[in-house]
Amino acid sequence: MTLILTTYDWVPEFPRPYVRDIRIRWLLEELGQPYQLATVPLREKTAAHIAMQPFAQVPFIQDGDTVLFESGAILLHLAEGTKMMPDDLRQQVQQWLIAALNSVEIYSMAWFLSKFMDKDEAAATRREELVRLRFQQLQSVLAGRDWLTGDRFTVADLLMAEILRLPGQYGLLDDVHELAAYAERATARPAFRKALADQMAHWRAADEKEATA
Ligand SMILES: N[C@@H](CCC(=O)N[C@@H](CS)C(=O)NCC(=O)O)C(=O)O
Repeated sequence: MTLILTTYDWVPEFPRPYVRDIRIRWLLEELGQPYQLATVPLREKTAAHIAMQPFAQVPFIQDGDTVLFESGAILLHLAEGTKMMPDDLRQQVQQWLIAALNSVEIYSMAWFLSKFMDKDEAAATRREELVRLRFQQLQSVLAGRDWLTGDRFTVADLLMAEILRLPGQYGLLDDVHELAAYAERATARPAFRKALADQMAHWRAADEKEATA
């Protein structure tokens, strides 16, 4: 049975390359696993949507009888038993995937919300310091190894690198060169390039549909 990945039917320009279905698309490309894309409306949060994702967000998946939301949980589910979560690294991969969400993204999101949503420069500056500290710490971990758990690229790197993209776009990786190189190594992978191209094509098709509606 084909896996179904659900994202929005359309989003404005700004968040397009960062909508979190990118994480799932990227992993599915790494695994060579085909999938079908489905959409929910951004502007109207339907009961059917909330039944699948209680916070009325995306992404969520249907994989046979399994319905899952939360990008991290979806990645863990899909990576299980694959090269993206090798058996001998399972605990380390899980640890780093949760660290990406709960010790890194939590700070970068707080900075992002202060700066771009609340437009509170004082709070954004304070939060940026915390993000930069995390990035220094992460860079130290990566000294002498290509990936978080050693020499194999895993789903934890996929998520960490994806989380680094947004602050990276605003220069927060500029003074952590090895961490920036790590993020670049990850996002130079053909699977990411394909996932991003497909995601952006989806938004372009959505624009065309809007224009002809
Ligand atoms: N923790 C959730 C966050 C999901 C999330 O923030 N989704 C965004 C798109 S990237 C969304 O649906 N935003 C619209 C909204 O919150 O109404 C996950 O990782 O899946």
